[in-house]
Amino acid sequence: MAAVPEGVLPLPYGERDLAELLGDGWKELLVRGYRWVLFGRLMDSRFLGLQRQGRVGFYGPATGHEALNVGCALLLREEDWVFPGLREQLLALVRGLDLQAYVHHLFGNGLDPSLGRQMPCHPTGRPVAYVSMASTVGTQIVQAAGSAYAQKFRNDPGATVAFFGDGATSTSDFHAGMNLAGVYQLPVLFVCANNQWAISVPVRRQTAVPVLAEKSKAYGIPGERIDGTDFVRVYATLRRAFEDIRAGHGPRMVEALVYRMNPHSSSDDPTRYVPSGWMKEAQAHDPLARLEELMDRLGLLSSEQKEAMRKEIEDQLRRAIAAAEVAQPPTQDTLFRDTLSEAVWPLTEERDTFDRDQGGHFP
Ligand SMILES: Cc1ncc(C[n+]2csc(CCOP(=O)(O)OP(=O)(O)O)c2C)c(N)n1
Ligand SMILES: [Mg+2]
Repeated sequence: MAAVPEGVLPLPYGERDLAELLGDGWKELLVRGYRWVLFGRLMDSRFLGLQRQGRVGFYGPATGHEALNVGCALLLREEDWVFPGLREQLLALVRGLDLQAYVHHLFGNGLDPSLGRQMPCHPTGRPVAYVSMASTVGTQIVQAAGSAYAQKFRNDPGATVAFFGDGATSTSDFHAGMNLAGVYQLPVLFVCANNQWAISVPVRRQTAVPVLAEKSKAYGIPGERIDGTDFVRVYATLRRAFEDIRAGHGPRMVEALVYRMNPHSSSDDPTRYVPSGWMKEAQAHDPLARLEELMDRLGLLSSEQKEAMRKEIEDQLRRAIAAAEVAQPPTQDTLFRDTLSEAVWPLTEERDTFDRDQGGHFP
């Protein structure tokens, strides 16, 4: 495996700090975290490549966000709900979303749980309480507050976590969701993944508040900004936030500063707007390289072990892609499934016409 690139900012922790920040079992936690961060990195590279080859239609990478997604995922309990923003697929996988189901979804084939109806890279994760991602910026913030409202008033033991980007903090849904959560002291964690861009708009051009976590104060919610490319800091901060939320102290907001290391999505060309020097700064904050530097310093994984891990992940991805590529597209009759709880006119008429003509009207 290649050495950690020069210029990467080291994570400033020794063994004693790690035991304190991550708790007992910190070594296993770091190894597990590292594996998933690497998984996310390899997954992005593979699927962006497949999109460029025309084999999947769309992909939204989360390169640079991996430590945040993995750190949060490792803290969730089964009863918690996740309302993702635009880049938390990895979090769903860490939580146990079946990789094969996710890859079927990326291909939109007949084995895709959403039967090819969703935009690719917008997975739904019912078995892991991961609500379907909506591309509409910010809508999940109010939905998450609603979910936490239900949890509180049903005395459910779980919490809700909402992810959103820096751009989403300028939406009215951010205001509505934060306000509701603050007023009712709901068990919700708001995680702002501030990757410093809303597609081509830099953060300073879309809000006058330099630190986005400050916005939480307006709603009576404690908020803090952290370095979201530091796996240890992410885990330690979110752990404390969840402890507070689970103890009934109301909502929390964490702004995690990250660097977007890839295009906004496969439909974007950042060379048209990203200033020179951005990638150099981003690479210094690369969460994978930073974690790897720490692991190397602590001697937690040998190069052979890291190489074996990489190979195992690549094989896993290769197998899932091969199976998804040979799966058939959704059959036409699936058009009428899962639309309404009870089929009513005009759906019934359309379905009957379809049955009568055996799909003859369909190309
Ligand atoms: C309501 C709404 N307005 C505009 C868009 C177009 N759009 C898609 S992503 C995006 C930027 C989102 O930026 P941010 O919230 O920072 O999330 P990031 O993509 O950086 O993770 C915009 C404006 C949209 N999908 N929905
Ligand atoms: Mg952003």
